[in-house]
Amino acid sequence: GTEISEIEGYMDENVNTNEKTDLYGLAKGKNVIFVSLESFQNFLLDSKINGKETTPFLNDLKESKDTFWFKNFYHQTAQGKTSDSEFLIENSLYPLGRGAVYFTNAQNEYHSLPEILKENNYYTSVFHANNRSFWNRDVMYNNIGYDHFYDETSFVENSENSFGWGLDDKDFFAQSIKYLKKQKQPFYSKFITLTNHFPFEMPQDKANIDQFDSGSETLNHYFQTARYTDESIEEFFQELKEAGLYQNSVIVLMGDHYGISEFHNNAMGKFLGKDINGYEHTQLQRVPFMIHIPGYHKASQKNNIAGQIDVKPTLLHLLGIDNSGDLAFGQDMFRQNRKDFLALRDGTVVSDDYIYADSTCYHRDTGKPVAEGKESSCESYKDKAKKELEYSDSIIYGDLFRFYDFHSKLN
Ligand code: GP9
Ligand code: MN
Repeated sequence: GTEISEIEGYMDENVNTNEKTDLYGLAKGKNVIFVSLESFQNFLLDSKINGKETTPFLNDLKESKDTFWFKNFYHQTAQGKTSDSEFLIENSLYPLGRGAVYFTNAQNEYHSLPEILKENNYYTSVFHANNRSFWNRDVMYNNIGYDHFYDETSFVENSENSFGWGLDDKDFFAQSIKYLKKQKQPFYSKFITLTNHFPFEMPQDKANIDQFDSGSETLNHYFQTARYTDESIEEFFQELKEAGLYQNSVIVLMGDHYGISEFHNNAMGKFLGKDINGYEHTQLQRVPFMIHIPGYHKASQKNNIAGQIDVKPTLLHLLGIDNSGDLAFGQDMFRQNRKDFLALRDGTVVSDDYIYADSTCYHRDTGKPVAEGKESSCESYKDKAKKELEYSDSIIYGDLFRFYDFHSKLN
C-alpha cells in the first residue's frame, strides 16, 4: 500500500498549507457559527418564481460588504450525502467513492477541525434535530472530538413545529439560541438544517412563494422549502443579534450537496431554459458558500474555483491558526497560488479553463466541447484528480494517520 511519507511528499509539493495572506487571523478568537444548508444549490440564489425571489435574505447577504461569497464553490459529496459534506469540511479529505466514510471508517485516526480548534481553546458543538445515530454521527463526532451534540432530544418537537423530516428550520434555530448563549466562548458550532430535504413537501399555509410548474413534483416543491430555510436564516441572524452573539461571531453558510438529482433533468432544463448535458450538470453541483464577518465592511465576491475540500484550511487561516503540519488536500480559498484543479468525487474535474465531465472536455467559460484534436486538454487534470482521490482513499482505507505526527512541522 501507499505509505504516509509518499502522501506527505505529495502534499508538500502540491498543496502546502504554509502560504499566508493578509487575511490570516482576520477572525482570530471569534466564535464560528457554521450553517450547513440542506440540499441547497446555487441556482436557487437570485432565482424567481412568478416574480418573487426564492431566497431574498441570502441574495442580500451575498452582496453585503461583510460577506465573502464564493460563486464557483462545488460540493464534493457522494453516497454519504450530508455526512460526506461534514467529513470534507472537518478533515479536508475526500469522502469515499462508495458507501459513507462516516459509517465505514468512523474509528480511524483523524486530525479534524474540532480537534484542532479545541487545542486552540475553542468549545465545539453540533446542532441537528435528528436521531444522534443517523449517519453514525454519534460515533464519528465522539471520535473527532466534538464537545457536545445537540441532537433531537435537545429540542421540543410537536405537530405545530414540524413537517417533512422533522423540526422545521425556524424552530430549530429559535430553540438553539438558549444553548448557544450558555456555551463557553469562543465556540465553533455547526448547525445542520433539515427543512429543505427531499421530497421538499411542506404545509401550503407556511409557504411564502409559489410552486414551480413542471413535470417534476420534486423541483416544483424545492423552491418553497428553500424559501423557508432562507427565512429561517434571516430569523437566526436576528436571534443572534438579540442574544448579543452576532458581533463576535463569523457566520459561514454552505450548501451540503445537490437537492435536484439528474432524474429531474427535463424539469431542470425547463427551469434554466437549456438542456442539461454533462457540463450543465457539473455547474449545477455548485452550492452556496459565504463567510459573513459582521462589521468587516471590506469583503468581496470571489470567482475562483473552490470546493468543500478547501473549507478547513480556509477557516483555520481566517482564525489565524497555524496548520502547517496538516495533511489536507484543500487550500485556503483566499490565497493566490492555488492548485489548478478541483476534483469532484465522481471523477469530474473543474479547472480554470476546462470542465471534464461525462468523458467530455468542455471549455469552462462557454460550455462548448473543445475542438477536435484538442480533446487532450483535460488529460492532465483528469490524472491529477484521480491521483489525489486515490491518495485520500489510501489514507482512509489504511488508517494512515496513525503513522503521522501532526505537530512535527508546527513552528
Ligand atoms: C439527516 C440529514 C439529511 O440527519 O442530515 O441527510 P441527507 O439525506 O441529506 O444525507
Ligand atoms: Mn443533506
